[in-house]
Amino acid sequence: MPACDADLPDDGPAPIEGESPATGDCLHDAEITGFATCVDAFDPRSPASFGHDAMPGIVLGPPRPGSAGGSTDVASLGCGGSITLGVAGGIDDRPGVDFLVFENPFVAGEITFVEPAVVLVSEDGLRWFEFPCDATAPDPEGCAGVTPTANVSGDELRDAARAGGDGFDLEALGLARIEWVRLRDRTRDHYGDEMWCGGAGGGFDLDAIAEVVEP
Ligand SMILES: [Ca+2]
Ligand SMILES: [Ca+2]
Repeated sequence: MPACDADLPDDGPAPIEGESPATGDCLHDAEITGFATCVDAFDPRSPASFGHDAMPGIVLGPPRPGSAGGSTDVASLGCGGSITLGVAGGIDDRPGVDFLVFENPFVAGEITFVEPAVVLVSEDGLRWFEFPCDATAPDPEGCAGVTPTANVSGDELRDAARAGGDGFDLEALGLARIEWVRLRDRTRDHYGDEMWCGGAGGGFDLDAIAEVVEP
């Protein structure tokens, strides 16, 4: 094991192999606090194009709760696409959920229409850790893109009990702090076909990432 791993907790999961490092070219938006502040890398998959002309701003700052159909303040990744975002100042492990990922799932009758993505995090941009996400499950717990955004505003959008979205607790990975979040679409795995991969809005649609604050 390389010496640089010496500061990792013994009982924590190992870094994921084969993840590309953050480029470090990310220019943080100084006007944003408490949400993703820059896009370090964007690797969508064709034919997804929704929101791309408004990148990076469309995925920075707070989410915009949508109506019944979910937010359109999103960028679509396409099936298998990924995006890497930075949070200026990083996110510390505090009691409970530390950050929220907002997609645009919506409820249609008795089902919630989801487009899941696996969530990876890194402090140094080199070693990446993955939150376990079973995208093939009917209710893909542990993935982003599962829980609708609540119709709240202001600081409530950073309140894990009120905002909706999918919450992630760094303690689950044995990490004290992160600066980078990477999302990789798993929509194809979830549905088992290409049904939701086509079109401009194919795959996971990122709205925002919020650092949780205690109310
Ligand atoms: Ca925590
Ligand atoms: Ca989509």
